[in-house]
Amino acid sequence: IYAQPAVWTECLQLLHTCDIGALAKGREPEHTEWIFIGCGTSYYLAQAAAASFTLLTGREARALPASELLLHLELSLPVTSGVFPVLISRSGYTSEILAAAEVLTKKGVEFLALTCDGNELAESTGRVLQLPVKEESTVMTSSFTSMLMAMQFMAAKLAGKTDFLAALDRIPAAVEPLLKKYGPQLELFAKRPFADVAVLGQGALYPIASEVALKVMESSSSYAQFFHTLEFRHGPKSIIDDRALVIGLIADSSAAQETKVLSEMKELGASTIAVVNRATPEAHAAADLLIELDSRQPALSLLVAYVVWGQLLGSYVGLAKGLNPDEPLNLTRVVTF
Ligand code: F1P
Repeated sequence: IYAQPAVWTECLQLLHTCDIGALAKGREPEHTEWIFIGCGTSYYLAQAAAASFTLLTGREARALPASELLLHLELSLPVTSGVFPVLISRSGYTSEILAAAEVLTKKGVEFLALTCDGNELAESTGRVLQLPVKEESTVMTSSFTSMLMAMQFMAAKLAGKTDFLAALDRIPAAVEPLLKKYGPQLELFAKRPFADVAVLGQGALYPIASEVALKVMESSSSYAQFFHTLEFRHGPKSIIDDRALVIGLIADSSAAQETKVLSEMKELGASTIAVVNRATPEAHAAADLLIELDSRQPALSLLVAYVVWGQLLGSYVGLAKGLNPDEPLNLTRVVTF
């Protein structure tokens, strides 16, 4: 997890040499609906990539778990012309992803494969983006952030957003000192026992909140849930007591409203962590642990900077429980059936 900035730098170097235009040829977002598809972490990545595409290209993009494509094709893909699926899989070997590739091929739908070590998936299409990420853990961390950056790079390149591309290049150097500063604080925080964990985020930070909750579940065998921040008042807050932890991933654009939710949960007894870009006095008061990114970068380029804390927290809670966070209970590196 701490090595991610170096991995991102290597991936960005590769992306700068990649012919992004060729990968998207004839399927440019202006006249094609991009649909990002994955399972587990790769599904949350698909959601974050779809949000990034919509915001950077101004064209609607969406995300699907691969299982929906397989079990409810007519609902998830009613029209097969004018769509461009992007199949995402670190391993490239997950059963649902390979089956989805087969379905698309049978229907004559061209697709892009995004993978790290997945030769099986890569062999199923002529359009492949393969990143140099070698990850030994069952749990996806640097593969998630690197593949997300790659999709943001692709969207920015296709949309001609050179400022955003430059911002991505600055991310590794921006996150490196933050990991050093806040990692030890999270390690200490993780020693507190929690019965329930809820992760909150809105907009493009909602898939990031989902992924943070999944990291906590996988790496520490604790149950964690995720919600749109303001939705948390509409029922889920009934779980809150002094054994609950609420993590707020707070966007600058809605900081006041989201901080208020976190502060209400603190008043109800929950422990709180806030990840913010610019800290306000309200955020300081609402958070037991405040992580401030303090960046002038475009908000969307900071998605990876919001997710690393959940990766660390999950690992540190797992270690505090005497578990091996790299090898979650009941989970295999690749889900096949
Ligand atoms: C997807 C996935 C991961 C999970 C575990 C098993 O993998 O479900 O989300 O953490 O590693 O596989 P992939 O299709 O991206 O290889």
